[in-house]
Amino acid sequence: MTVTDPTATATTTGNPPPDVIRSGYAELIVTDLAASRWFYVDLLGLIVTAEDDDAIYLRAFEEYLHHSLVLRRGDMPALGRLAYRVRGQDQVDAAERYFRGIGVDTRRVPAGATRGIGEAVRITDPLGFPVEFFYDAEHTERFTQRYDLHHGNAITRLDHFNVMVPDVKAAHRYYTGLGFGVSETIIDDEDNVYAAWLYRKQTVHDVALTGGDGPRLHHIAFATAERHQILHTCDVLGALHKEHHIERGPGRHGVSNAFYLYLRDPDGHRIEIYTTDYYTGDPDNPTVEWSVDDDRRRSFWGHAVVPSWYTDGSRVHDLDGRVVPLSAPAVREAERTGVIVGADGFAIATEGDQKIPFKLGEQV
Ligand code: 4SX
Ligand code: FE2
Repeated sequence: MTVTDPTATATTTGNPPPDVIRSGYAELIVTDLAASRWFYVDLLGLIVTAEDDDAIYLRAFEEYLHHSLVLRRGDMPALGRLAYRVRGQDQVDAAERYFRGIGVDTRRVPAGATRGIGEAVRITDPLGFPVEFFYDAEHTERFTQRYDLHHGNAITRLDHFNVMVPDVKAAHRYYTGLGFGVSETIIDDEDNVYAAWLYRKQTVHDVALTGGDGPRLHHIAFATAERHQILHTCDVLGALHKEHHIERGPGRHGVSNAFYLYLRDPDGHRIEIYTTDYYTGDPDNPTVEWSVDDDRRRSFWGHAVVPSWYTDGSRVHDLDGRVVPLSAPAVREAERTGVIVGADGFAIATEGDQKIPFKLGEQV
């Protein structure tokens, strides 16, 4: 059994990492705010805290901060930013010191740079993602018991981010250095790490790492209270003949044990609805290691994962709104030649119009 201490930090500079509480909010660049509003507000049931011509600020029923998702209008779909909440305004300063200490450029943004959010620090993290650390945020009403307002998928809160990176081991090192605990991994006998789940709050994860061409956003996950709400959303999509928004599931994850559904929003951003994973808050919470050969790891019922789930992801912006180039030329070369490397060491060979998934190193 591997034991992970979530407070263990790899500080080489003497500056401790900031005390991150949890994944806080994400900003998605979307091309059609009205289409996105249908998806996130009407279908999923997020609440609009504020909106203007350029953006919609959304929160879930249990959340009292201004937003957990910003939809910002842009020309191309992309991830605008991932934001982690830290334990106090002094920890925003701590983030600045820590990242400068490890050679990462930092940018301080004034209160209001994002509507509803206080003074914060932004970085392009060593994995290539635009990330913000914030504490101060406007409070709004918490709608936990406003059952009269619950509708759609009755989303309760943001649960986690999932990012695609070419080197999962390096990303794992970066996040454990930032003080994240490791709840679960997918590995093989040769010491390869295909995916990892890391947490600060007392659940399975705040961020997960998916192997693939990066930096790309794999998905953003929202929690709902009960699995019947997930099933209801599938029924609603079928009734509206909008079933094409369903990409994978519903099902039971092996990793995390959560009940899940993956949807693609009108711009193709992947959203997971997720419920009932488990408590990880004790300091000796054991890391669960799944073999990449265990067919229950991603679907506890053994269903095959659809290829798009392994191969597709959203491109990310840098802090100035430019698309960050992909950092794995070998993988892109493989894509060009018809072999697409996805998560878990799986690949897809194209033969004419046919796409044949196979495991790397095996004959098609
Ligand atoms: O597909 S996995 O079962 O590995 C999985 C994917 C487990 C938990 C997640 O949140 C996820 O996105
Ligand atoms: Fe997830």
